[in-house]
Order: sequence, then C-alpha cells, then structure tokens
Amino acid sequence: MFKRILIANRGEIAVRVIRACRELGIESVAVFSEADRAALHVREADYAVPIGPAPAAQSYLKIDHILDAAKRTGADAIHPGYGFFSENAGFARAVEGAGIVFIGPPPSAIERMGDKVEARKLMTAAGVPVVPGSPGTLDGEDAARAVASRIGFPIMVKAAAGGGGKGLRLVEHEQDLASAVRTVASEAKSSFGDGRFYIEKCLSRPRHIEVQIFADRQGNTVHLFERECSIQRRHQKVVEESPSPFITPAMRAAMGEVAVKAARAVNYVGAGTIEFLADAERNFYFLEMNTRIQVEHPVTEMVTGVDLVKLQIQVAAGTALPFKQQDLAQNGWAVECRIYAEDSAAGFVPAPGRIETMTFPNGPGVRVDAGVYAGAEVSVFYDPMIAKLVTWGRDRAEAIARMRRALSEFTITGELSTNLDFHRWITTQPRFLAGDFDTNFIAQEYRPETAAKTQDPARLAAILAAAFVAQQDGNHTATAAPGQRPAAASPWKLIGRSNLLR
Ligand code: MV4
Repeated sequence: MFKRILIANRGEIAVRVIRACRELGIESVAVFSEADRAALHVREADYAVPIGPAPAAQSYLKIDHILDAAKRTGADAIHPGYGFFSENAGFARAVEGAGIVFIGPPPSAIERMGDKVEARKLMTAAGVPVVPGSPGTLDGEDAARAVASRIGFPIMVKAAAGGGGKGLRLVEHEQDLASAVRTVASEAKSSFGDGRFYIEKCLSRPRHIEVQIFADRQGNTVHLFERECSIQRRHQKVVEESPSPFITPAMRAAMGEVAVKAARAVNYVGAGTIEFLADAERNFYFLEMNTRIQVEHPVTEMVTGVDLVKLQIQVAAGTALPFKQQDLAQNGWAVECRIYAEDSAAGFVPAPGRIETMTFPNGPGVRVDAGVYAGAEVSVFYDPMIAKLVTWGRDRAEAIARMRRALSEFTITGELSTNLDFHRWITTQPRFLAGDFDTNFIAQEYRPETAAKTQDPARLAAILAAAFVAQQDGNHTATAAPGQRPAAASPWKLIGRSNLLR
C-alpha cells in the first residue's frame, strides 16, 4: 500500500481524498495556490505544498509544480480528483514517468475515450449501442449534408475533441447545417486545437443516465448501477440521484452489462462512468465515458455501501476488487444537491465571497461533503461549487423528504450568495417529486419570479397555518388562499431559521 498520496486538486474533492487516505492509514499531501493558503484541504492534509499563483493555469495546471511537490514530499502516488488533470493522458504519463503511481486508468484508456469519434467507433465494434450518426469524422459540409439527409433532422454536430457540452450544435433544418458545421469546426479548432467533427441524430427530451463501473488490474470489471443526472442546466449538473426513477429492472441490467462491455473494450482500470442518453421509449445510447471519479459519486456510495475513493486507492496499489458483480445491490435511495456560490435568481451568475457563518445539516441519512468552513473565502478563481448535500432514505420519498429537511437546516451567510433556495424550489416541484423530468426540466420550469414566491416564508407559513387551523376546527372553513395570510391569529410564528435565512 502507498505511504503518502499527493492530491493534485482542491476544494471538496481534495478533502474527500484526504478522508479516504486517513481511513487507510496513508499520509496525505495537499497542494495549494496563493488563493488557497487558508483553504480547507490545506488544513486537513498531513502536509501542504505551495504550487504557485491563484490562476489554475499557473498552479493546479502546472505539471512540473505538482511533480516537484510530489518529489519533495516523497509521495508515492498522485490522486487527480475531478477536473484539472483528471482526464489528461499527458499528466498521467508524466506522473508514471517520474516513478509515481497515477491513481486512475491507464493513459491509453483516457486517450481513447477522450476522442469522441474514436470512442464511438470502438463502442460500435464492441457491440455498445451508439446514437445513429456518422461512423467517423466528417470531411466538410457536403459529407455532413449526406449523413444528415440519411438520418434525418434534427441532428447534433459534435466536436471530436469535445464532451460535456463543449463543441456542440443542434441543427433543426437543413439550411442551418452549413453554418453549424463551420461554427463547431472553428470553435473546436480554437478551444481544443482539433477541428474534427461528427454528426448524430438528435434525441428529443433525453434523460442523462450514467453507470458507475470499476475495474481492477486482475481483469475483474463490475458496475455499481446507475445515477440519474437529468436535472442540470447548461451542462452543469444540479441534482443527481440513484437509482434512476425512470429505468426498469430489465433496462438497469442491460445498461450495466453494456457499461462493463464498454470499459473492457479499453482495458479500463479504476473508477469510470459510462454516460448514456435515454429516450422516452427507454432506448439507451452510449454518449461518452468519463475516466475519473465524478462529483456525484456519493449517491452511488450511499446505495451500494462501497467507498469508491478508498477503492480507487486500493486498486491503484494492486489490490483486487473485494466483491463480484453478484455481491452488489442497490439499497434504498440517495439524492445529491450541488451547493454553488451563485445567484440562481439572477441568471445563475457565480457569487463568490467570504462565508461569515455556516450551519451544516446533520441527523439521520445526511452527508455533507464540503470544501469550505465558516470564515473561508470562496474564490473567484475556481469552480463555485462549495459543497455537496447528500441524503439517503429507504425509498425515494424518504430521501427527498430528508433532503428538504436538510436544506431547511442548511444556512450560509456572508458576502456570497448560494443556490440553497434554488434547491428548495426544485425539491418541491411536482414533476421532480413524480420523477417526471428530462434534461430540459430547469429550462422549462424555472422562472425566478414565481419560484421566489413559492419559497416566501410568509406564503409557506400561510399554507402551513391554514392546514393547521383546518385540522383544528375540523370543518375546513379557515383555509387561506395562496399568498394570503390566514384571517385568524396564526398559531405559527416566524422564528428561528426562516428569519436567519434572510
Ligand atoms: C445529445 C443530445 C441529444 N441528441 N446528443 C450535451 C452534453 C454532451 N456530452 C452531449 N449532450 C447532448 N448530446 C444527441 N444525439 C442532447 C445533449 C444534451 C444533454 C445531454 C446530457 C445532459 C444534459 C444535456 C443538455 C442538453 C443537451
């Protein structure tokens, strides 16, 4: 087993890896930029090494700085977390070239799955369903037009080097194809240095459902079931859950089997995720593979009981998976809300700043993975996600009830704004509660003006008070109209956290 692991990351995922190290009796090394001198991951690690100025390009994205820190502290392995260098084959090779273990898949697997066209070809050959489209890269507008007219509009033009919402255009009519192709090609050329593109049939109102897989160096590959990730906006996930309320047991088994097949096709090792798009008829198609631990891994941990980050470390050290596929089962339900420092009502703009006070929810079925503490500064330099709130219940209704309860306990005050109210809105939406949503849910349903009203403490209190009075007098005459305070003196007073939130 490793003696000392360097974590090439920051925020909650760095803290998550440090926790796994501590449970395994492994020493942890944090790296930090000038903006992160007082960050939580620096406080929690056994050692901490400065690696440069605040901009990530000058610190967290400097291979030499990270390798120097590893050599100076004698780290024998590096965990990349998510983002930053987590899916960078060049970084993984440089780490291994320095005689240090990269806690992640073989660089070749990162590379092959990173090229979306190669991944599509590979998956097709392996018998994994992909969205109908061009078999490979297209060469110019004429080739695009030929494929598009064969599969029919609407279509998606996608960059070969893209992924996660980058280098993507929807084309509904033939006359818009040429300009979409030019835009994707030139954007992809300038962002990724690779202008190649391909075409897929556009699925309408798809669901984003992904399967967690895990493979060891001994050749065992298993899946740990699915996560439902359709509640997102602009390719930024907001709420995730496991299981998916949409899929059937037969679909779950089929997706799991296909995901294992996909991982085996690239000789995968470690934790990975196969992303699928599912249509209303419950057809599912391979979209891409994420060759890293994901933000939403805790919902899988909560329902399977497997500590995925500890397992990443053990597998990287050469340990075989301690279970077989048939040993794994889904127990209960888990929901995750990503807490961002943003102003959701003002177009979801990042709203970082110093945290003055903070109360974490706790109690039955609640897990908080946070990268911050009261008094910490949420920096403008990095991703505005500051914590993940995860709840578990025996079934979906209990997990959601606990989420609503936990959200009501969670307070953050200070210079920053948070999306806590936005989560309070989502978790009271009828379509969310019914499990009836797709990737368009937020765009379709969220209107900041109306949402604020439904969360107004006075209005919520009026509804609660009306229900209370109706129950007391038994004749149901004292109900208040929505938005109106009950006529009789309310037995409910607005005290405690309802006021503290303002
Ligand atoms: C699609 C699609 C519909 N049809 N491909 C967006 C992110 C990128 N990884 C793939 N994406 C999509 N690809 C076809 N053929 C719709 C999306 C999409 C989406 C996918 C997953 C989660 C959220 C999404 C939001 C908008 C569009």
